[in-house]
Amino acid sequence: MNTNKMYEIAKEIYAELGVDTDAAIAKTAKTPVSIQCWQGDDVVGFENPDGVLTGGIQTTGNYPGKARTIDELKADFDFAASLIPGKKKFSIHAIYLDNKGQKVDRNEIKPEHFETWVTWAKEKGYGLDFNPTYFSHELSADGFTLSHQNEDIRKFWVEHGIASRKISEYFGRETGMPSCINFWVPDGFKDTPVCKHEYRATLAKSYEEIFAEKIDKAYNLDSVESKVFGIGAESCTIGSNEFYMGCAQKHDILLTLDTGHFHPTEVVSDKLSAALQFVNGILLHVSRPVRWDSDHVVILDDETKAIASEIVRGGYEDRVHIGLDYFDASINRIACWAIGARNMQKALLLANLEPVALLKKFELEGDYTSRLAYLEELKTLPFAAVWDKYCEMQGVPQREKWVADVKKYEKEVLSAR
Ligand code: RNT
Ligand code: ZN
Repeated sequence: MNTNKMYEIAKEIYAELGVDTDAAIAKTAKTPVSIQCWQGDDVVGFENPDGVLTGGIQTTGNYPGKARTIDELKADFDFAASLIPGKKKFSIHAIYLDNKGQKVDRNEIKPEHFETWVTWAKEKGYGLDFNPTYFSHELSADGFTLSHQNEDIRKFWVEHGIASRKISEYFGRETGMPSCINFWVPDGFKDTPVCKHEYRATLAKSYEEIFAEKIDKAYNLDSVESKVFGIGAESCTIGSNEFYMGCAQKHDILLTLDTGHFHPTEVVSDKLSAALQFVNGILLHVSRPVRWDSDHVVILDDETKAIASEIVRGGYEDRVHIGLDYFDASINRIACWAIGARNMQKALLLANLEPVALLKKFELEGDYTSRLAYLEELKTLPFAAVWDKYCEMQGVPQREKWVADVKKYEKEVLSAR
């Protein structure tokens, strides 16, 4: 198949609209996308080999071949990364520490427990992000962590947050690009609570303590993630959207918007330009909600495309940090990484191929007819030829060709596990 021939034709067609396809490719290639470690092993981690996922989130499926060790997870991700174009970060949860077989509790984690991850990331050229783990632990078993009304338990989790920020700072110093640290706690009630004030005040106090120490933003960017409900916490989530919008403003940190954490007709794409009037930055958890689940593999749906367009149209490339958050155990896990991350890349490339100035001109002149007509016609431009070219330039497989590579890896590597 002649990629160049197709690309040259596509380039001409886009140029008629004033769009430079070479520039769109170059811009897409340098926008980092952070890929979640937890897709590789169903959010189990290496803290405890028998770890059970709690916190109102769940993976379903038992597809064979999941990563059981740090080396397997690294190898699987390296392989996935060879299928995904663009600049990549790897987002690591605290339970993925390298404790060398010793018990290290959550409040005792240190940079040294993540040194092997850093060495690997530097060698491969990945950026890193961090996540304290506020679930899958005996002290979160009753559903509360930073809002816990037992002071000893609350303190334990505050210490975990403080220890985690030091690891994120270490990631940033070592990799030369800031590490985003995402605070998500599962705290919530199955049934209607009476003490909402007390729990939310306690959560607010815990963040005062966790964020008390200033850390250079060149290395560490704090972020806080809201949610509407979780399994077993259907009636009230302590860390709701309003809670964290205020928290992010107060502490001058990022707000995490997870696309699966809102009511079904609310969309994150519409929230970016609103929240960014008042918070400095956003960390995205791009996911796909399906009924009760907020964590299906990202597809190239309207919302994913709209998010990418909003980033480009708003000029938010430096303020919106793109991360993925989903976990599917029912199909090949490496394919999940490839499908979701390739789709995020497609959405970004599509957004970078929009004739934004022209569309804005139509709108500002009140020509909504042309706005709608162009937005619809843009959908059938030869995007595929530009995407193929981008993949070729990045040295990753074009179109569906990567699927055969995954099947081969499955046969040669995963089936031996
Ligand atoms: C849970 C949050 C959170 C987690 C990860 C594993 O609802 O989305 O981001 O998915 O920390
Ligand atoms: Zn999330």
